[in-house]
Amino acid sequence: MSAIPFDIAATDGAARTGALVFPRGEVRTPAFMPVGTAATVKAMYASQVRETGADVVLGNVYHLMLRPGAERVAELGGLHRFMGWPHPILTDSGGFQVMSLASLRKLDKDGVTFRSHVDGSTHRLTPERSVEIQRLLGSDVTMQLDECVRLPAERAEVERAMRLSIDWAERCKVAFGTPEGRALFGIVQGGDQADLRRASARGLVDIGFDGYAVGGLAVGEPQDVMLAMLEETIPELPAGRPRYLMGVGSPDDLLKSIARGVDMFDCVMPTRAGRHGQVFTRFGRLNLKNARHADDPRPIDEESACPAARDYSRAYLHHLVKTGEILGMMLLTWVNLDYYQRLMEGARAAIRAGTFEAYAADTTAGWARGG
Ligand code: PRF
Repeated sequence: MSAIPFDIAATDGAARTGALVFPRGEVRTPAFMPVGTAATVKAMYASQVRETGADVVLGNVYHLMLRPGAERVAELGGLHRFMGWPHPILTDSGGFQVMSLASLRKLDKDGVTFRSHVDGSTHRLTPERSVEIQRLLGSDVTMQLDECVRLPAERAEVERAMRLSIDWAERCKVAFGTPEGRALFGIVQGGDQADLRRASARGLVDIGFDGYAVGGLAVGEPQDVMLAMLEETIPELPAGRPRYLMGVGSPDDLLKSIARGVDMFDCVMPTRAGRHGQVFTRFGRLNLKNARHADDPRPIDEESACPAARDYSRAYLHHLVKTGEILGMMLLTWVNLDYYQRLMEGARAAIRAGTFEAYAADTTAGWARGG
């Protein structure tokens, strides 16, 4: 039995809408979780992240163990209080970030030793230590420690990492115990190999988790491969438990994954793009760096309820981006997080109405029309 109820209110084809019910509040699904790597969703106030409609944000074991340190955060009352976000927080387990950011990584069956990208100091993560750090942070959703292999990769390498991840999943489950009101998610690996994906999912389901993430995707493979792997994986997962596609993606990736039964997403795309002058809108992407915006008095989207999209001219935003002003990053991040949350809100309503396919088609047609 899971500590965290997942109420599915409606389904439409493989798509579902519902809510994960945590003591700190509900997470409405399909959910997009803004990334707050270092105890901040970059360039946004926590209150503002909430106002866009986010129910949950992400934190990272890797970054927080290095700075400011998990024991320090615990001493200060936990990550929610530390960053002023009283709603649910999901923390990633660290393995993925070690592989992409740390130097001199040395992986063994027991865990991974690495040098900090900040100051070169040596650290070690094991499944047990990752779970302990997430407990110290006060995470509402703890992720198992896993190993993600970048694609393309040799099948033998993908299989080794997948089997290691199942072994670590088991150790994380033991280390996690049965704390009240907190969830532990397993992570499916298996690269672009359909049979390894199915074996990974079955192995995790045998252990038993509150939710199941699909990892090891959006790591270099084309979108059709990612979608094919989702189609292999999702039927193996229990219908009554949430499914989380890690590190994905573009608005198009989100719609196509929701159609295949994914409930939760996180990605740096809206926040990172915003800091680089790019916005997502209902009529597609705009790059505010582009000189064509320099004399344009129109807002990004006069019909948007988001002040950043409605109340500032494209000419002003272009100026802010070109001069590297902090406000430019703040406003464009806000535009993007608002857009992603409106996309999820629309998806939830459409699934309830039984019109998700039309919603996805209309939304996609809007991106092509331009504005
Ligand atoms: N594992 C973990 N975090 C992740 C991934 C993964 O495979 C990915 C892959 N897209 C993003 N973040 N633990």
